[in-house]
Amino acid sequence: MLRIDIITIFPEFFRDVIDFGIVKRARAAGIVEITAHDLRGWTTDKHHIVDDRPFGGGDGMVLKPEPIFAGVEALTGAGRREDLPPQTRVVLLSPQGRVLTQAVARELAQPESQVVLLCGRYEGVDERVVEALVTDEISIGDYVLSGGEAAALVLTDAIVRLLPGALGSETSAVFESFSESLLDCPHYTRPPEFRGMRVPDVLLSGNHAEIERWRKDAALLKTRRNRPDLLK
Ligand code: 9D3
Repeated sequence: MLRIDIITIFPEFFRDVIDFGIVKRARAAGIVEITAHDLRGWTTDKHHIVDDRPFGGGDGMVLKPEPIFAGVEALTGAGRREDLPPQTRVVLLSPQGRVLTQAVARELAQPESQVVLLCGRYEGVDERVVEALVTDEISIGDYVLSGGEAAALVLTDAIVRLLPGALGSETSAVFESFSESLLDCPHYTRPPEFRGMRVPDVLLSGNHAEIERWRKDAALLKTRRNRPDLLK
């Protein structure tokens, strides 16, 4: 079983979302265990303070190192990267990370392992967390989020659906490699005409060779229009 432990100042952000669809099924099947932990639970001061002002000045606040180190130590048994068990990854979701791809998700989707997700907030996280604790610093793309929580949900979903047994029969290595090289072709279902819009005749023809050709063509056209970078 893969264990995903999420460290966040907003644990409630996760509690409902992980209870739907593929992730819910995978949890019920014992394929993955997902727990959201409140970072404040590892503070030792009366007011449960998790952030402080940046050295050197500037706007915003920075997440303090102490509760993060304490949390990772409590969850993994190790307070620094060198001491982590071999199958344990500590992932910081941050705008400064390498960008999440299907290959990164596949790296993290190991059945007998532990992934700790650290969700940054405010201006960021004390860099000593990155220097001494984090094994992977990951961004989900070039746009600005309010914090790491939404990114942690994206990463969790991408990982869980790759675990053996999490999906039905629709998964296969062939399908996945295709999905990374070209966008999917358009899909249609009934009715054959809706508000004057017709489903392409070829899809109703029953000619499977022609349908295959149409789908390859349509996928190529869509990729050229929406993701020309995939064709280079
Ligand atoms: C002023 C510089 N900004 C850094 C690029 C400030 C800043 C923006 C957003 C600091 C923190 C954040 C919060 N974002 C995340 O924690 C985050 C994130 C993201 O914003 N985009 C894509 N992936 C991720 S993963 C975590």
